[in-house]
Amino acid sequence: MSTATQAAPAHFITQPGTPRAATALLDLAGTWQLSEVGGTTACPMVVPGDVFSALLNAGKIPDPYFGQNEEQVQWVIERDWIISRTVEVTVAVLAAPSVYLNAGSLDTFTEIRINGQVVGTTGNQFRRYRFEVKSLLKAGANQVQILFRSSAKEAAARAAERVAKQQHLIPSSGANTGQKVPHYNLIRKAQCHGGWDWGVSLFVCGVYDDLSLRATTVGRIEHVYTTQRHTAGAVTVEVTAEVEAPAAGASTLEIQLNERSVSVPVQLTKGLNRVSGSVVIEQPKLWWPNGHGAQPLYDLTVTVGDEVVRKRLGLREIVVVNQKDEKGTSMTFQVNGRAIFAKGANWIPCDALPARQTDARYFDHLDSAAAVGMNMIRVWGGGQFERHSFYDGCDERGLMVWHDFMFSCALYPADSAFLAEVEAEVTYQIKRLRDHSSIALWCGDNEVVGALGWFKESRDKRDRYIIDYDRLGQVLGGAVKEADGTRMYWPSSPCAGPGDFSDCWHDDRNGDMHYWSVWHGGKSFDAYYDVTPRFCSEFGYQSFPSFDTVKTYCPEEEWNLTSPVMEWHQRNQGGNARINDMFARYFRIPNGFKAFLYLSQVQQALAIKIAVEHWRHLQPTCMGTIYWQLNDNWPVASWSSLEYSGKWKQLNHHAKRFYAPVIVSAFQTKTDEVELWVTNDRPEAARCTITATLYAFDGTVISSEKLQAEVKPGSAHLVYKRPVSSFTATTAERGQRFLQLSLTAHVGSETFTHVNTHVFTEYKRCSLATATVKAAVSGFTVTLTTDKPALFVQVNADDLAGEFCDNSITLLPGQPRTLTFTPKGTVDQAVFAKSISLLHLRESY
Ligand code: BMA
Repeated sequence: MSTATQAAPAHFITQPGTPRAATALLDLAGTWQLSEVGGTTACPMVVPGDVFSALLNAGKIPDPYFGQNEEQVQWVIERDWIISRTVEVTVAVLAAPSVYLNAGSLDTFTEIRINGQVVGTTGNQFRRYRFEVKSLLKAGANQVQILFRSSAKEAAARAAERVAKQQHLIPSSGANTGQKVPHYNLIRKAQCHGGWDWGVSLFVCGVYDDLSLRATTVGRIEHVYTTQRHTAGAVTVEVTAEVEAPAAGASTLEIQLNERSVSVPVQLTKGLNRVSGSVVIEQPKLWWPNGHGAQPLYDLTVTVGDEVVRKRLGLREIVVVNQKDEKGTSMTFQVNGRAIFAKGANWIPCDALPARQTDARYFDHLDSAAAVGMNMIRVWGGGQFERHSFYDGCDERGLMVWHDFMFSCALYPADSAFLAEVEAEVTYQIKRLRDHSSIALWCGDNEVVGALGWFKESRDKRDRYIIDYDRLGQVLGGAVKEADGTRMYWPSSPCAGPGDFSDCWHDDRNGDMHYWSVWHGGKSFDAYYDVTPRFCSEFGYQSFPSFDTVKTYCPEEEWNLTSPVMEWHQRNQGGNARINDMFARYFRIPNGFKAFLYLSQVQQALAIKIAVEHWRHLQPTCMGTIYWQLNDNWPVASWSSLEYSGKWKQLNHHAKRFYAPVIVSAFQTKTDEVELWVTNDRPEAARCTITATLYAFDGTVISSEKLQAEVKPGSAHLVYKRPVSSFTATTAERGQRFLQLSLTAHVGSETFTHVNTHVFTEYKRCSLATATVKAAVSGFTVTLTTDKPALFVQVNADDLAGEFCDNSITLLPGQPRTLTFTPKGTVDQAVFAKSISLLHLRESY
């Protein structure tokens, strides 16, 4: 066994429970030396990690997230970079028949050398590369070096080559998505690295996953994957191992699944072998999505010769029901035979600096998703296949994963070299990830069908580009069929279904929909009532981050929405103006910078709440809402419900309410009626009591009634439908009253509660009282009281990391609310007490 010369393991190497390991493993994580090719810049770099983070840590570049510094660091992407280190290798390691270099993710165009000799080259961030290196190593110190060529230059060179070869142009999205680096679609690298309509452009490079030297005698395990066969009272787990053997020989495939073990003698031939065995689990404990049951995970250990792979399996069946019906074509995720209403958000890479994409960040964000009742995350196609720990996090929390392949908002080449690259990439990723029980579906891309209509070239010669698109789709669909017979391949998001590439931005009848008519189309919030998506996989509304976050990137003299820095940190053209415009439609204009930020979050929460409550009550016709977007990758104005720091925007607190298992909602129809609905996601009937209290904004109770409802499993129930005039006799009165709803639901042995507030007109027309809201702090709790009804009351622990158990609430006189703060890390109670600030809707103007 050899030892590394520079120890210090990097912080984001994969965690236990992920498929890993060989007997003699020399982890190359640690500190390397970084130097600029043909330049003088040099500094240490932690591997895994990226070049920007190394330069930033060494003080060679300013913080790219602050102010407009992004501009000042663009020179980095034009350069080539080399990282190097020495590695001690022992004679014992060299005695093994095979010693190989394992590179889990290199971004992107690299040349690897050992002792000056070329080991190999790489050209795809999403592929794992393995090179046999025994003949290049010597006992003692060895020099390892990786050259990263500029991806921006490579993309430009590929575009120039197409021109030289008189091939047709492949448009990249550019202005449509805020991309700053052209032709990124010609290379296999996270598409958002070049910037996005929420993203900084850094076009990073580096090492993002395991990098190690491994020695093996019997052979290297290329993949282990399983197939589950569910029968009454048992699950058979079939295990396949792909083993690359340096020579023919006898060996044993050993499978251990919890306490069960099986030993299969195998005869390996030189080259790639597929060996398999199976284990039966009687009385299996099934894995369920969050909110539907537990997530038991079975420990799987697979050994062949001197290599071992460890995983954890959730036993479950996931089927996507995509069936013709009277409305069109359904889109329902069914787990263990139960139709599940999918509640979730879209995931983008959690940091534009890959070195900061730590497991802790993954788990923090996934916790924030699970805590609000989400059961699905969509890994969006402009980002990346994440490390195993991300999917471990989803497995453990019951977050199903809708997994796009990494193509987004652009057109893609279809020449044989590109397609071969894609096939290798996707086949590898499917085999790597398919044992994560959370992954529910493989989807071809994000919005590439739509992109066919975005460019002059593809509008003029649509056939040419559709043929390209179909060729790519054939490769992707074929790879899923070949590498994972257990999951559905969904051609694109949005998509009406296999073979149907109609407009799923406006047509709500089939498959999944991206409904952007409110944000991008500028329609009012009640436009959400006009569509009945079968499954809405994208819809969003922007807001600014909180003042706590704004201060991290914006100097005080720029605390104004139209300042250069605030506009720099807005990547969607016209975004700030749209936020402002919508204020005029729904709210009174806020009275200062902090109030602007606050109100933008109220507005965002309101938009998404309206959409989700409406679409949830349309189940089983609609069976999923995945809003855009869960997280940010730098501090910016965006559609996210979590700020860059992980801090919850008001939307995330509202999500905890609108994604609750049983909810009560009031919808005001265009025919001027109020419909009161209870929606029940649970598989058992809900016995509900609803208290509906009509208040005047001065706090007077006008009337109050108790209503009962029995709501069938997985459905919604109309409690009543009444004319608005039965609540408010005159138009003026609409602005003087609101309806406060409170629900208690008994479902089986569980009890759920939910509260909701309905106003009868736009908030700007409501005569909100000047309420005096007070906060009494004790330990980490804050008790809020008010003399008059106060809406969207937000309590903040200024500049402290942590969350209150509830926020952005309706506070009523005589009904104090005690909110508990859970700090992240160590927070002093006295500091906490001093940090408290409050804002509510009436205070914003
Ligand atoms: C969607 C996404 C992203 C984008 C978002 C907001 O359609 O797929 O490309 O960031 O819209 O514009």
